[in-house]
Amino acid sequence: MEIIWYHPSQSATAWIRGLQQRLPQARVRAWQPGDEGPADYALVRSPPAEMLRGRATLRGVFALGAGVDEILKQLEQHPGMLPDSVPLYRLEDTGMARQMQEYAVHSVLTWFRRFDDYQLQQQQACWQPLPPYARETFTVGILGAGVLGQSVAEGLKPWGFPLRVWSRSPKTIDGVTSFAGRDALQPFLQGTQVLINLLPSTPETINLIDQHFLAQLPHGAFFLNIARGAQVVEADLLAALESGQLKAAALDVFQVEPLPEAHPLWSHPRVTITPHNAAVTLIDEAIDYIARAITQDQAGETPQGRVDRQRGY
Ligand code: NDP
Ligand code: OXD
Repeated sequence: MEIIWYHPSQSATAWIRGLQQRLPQARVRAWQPGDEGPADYALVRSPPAEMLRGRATLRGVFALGAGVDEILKQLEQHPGMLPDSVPLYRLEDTGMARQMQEYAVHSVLTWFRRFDDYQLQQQQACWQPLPPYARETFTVGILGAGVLGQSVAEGLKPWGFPLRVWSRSPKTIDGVTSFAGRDALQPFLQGTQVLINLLPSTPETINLIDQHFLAQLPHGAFFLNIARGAQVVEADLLAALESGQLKAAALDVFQVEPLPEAHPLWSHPRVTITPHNAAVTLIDEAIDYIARAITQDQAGETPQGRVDRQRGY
């Protein structure tokens, strides 16, 4: 079995060693331009089109992340880059769910306990206890109820906030209210005090979070974006922060990354920023997952994590 691997910024060493250990029957190589040698599986992040073009005999392509928006965009820009018949898989969880829980719990508790306000007060040497928020109305609404959205809901449960999710299809999750489809978006947003975005970036969700969308939240709501920057109209986000419609935002992802130095979000006092690392791909977990999937595929079973290319996630 031949496996080719490509990542624009990571070293291949740990990946190849780990894959060889778990799949001793496989030959794994880092793909280089000009390599047209045989391949049964390709493991990729932002692959050059020529890596995959014409490889109709691939049994699967594994995206080395949870989101597949980038590779799907590449496929659209380079018709024929990957035949439709080749299954595309993505990483489900592989340690990212826990990282997302940490990020979300940290942000929600910071806002609920008003640590952001106290941090600003400290800059003025201001000793002023503030009225607390009521837990019963500090409703957390999660956009996306997939692997990561559901996990974040689980991670927030111990804190006792009302929890709700919005997805395409209805969900049954103990202790969490499910809202499904466009018609349910307005009631979902109207009752959401803290909005957490965990939607995949698809043609339906790009620029979804705009002025009209944010205006449906209660005044003074909070926003956490740990999914994709392309889903947010940043000028509208800034306007909502300026008007107080949003009290604060924690942002991990942006329309342009790295976030340009002169971007007004950098210096906004109510915004915290991280460099697109809310949840990173953990190599060992990812290798375990991919090795298991390849073993299942070889045995004629269906591996989990198959992407529906038409749907976009
Ligand atoms: P999943 O595919 O498991 O879940 C996606 C969820 O979004 C599903 O519940 C789906 O609904 C819902 N959804 C999709 N489209 C729509 C729509 N048009 N309207 C309403 N709901 C919709 O994805 P994951 O949870 O694994 O990951 C989510 C995203 O997180 C990734 O796509 C990626 O972009 C981002 N991410 C960001 C990282 C970071 O570091 N910033 C790291 C890892 C991931 P349904 O269940 O009905 O299909
Ligand atoms: C991912 C990411 O989608 O790193 O995995 O953003």
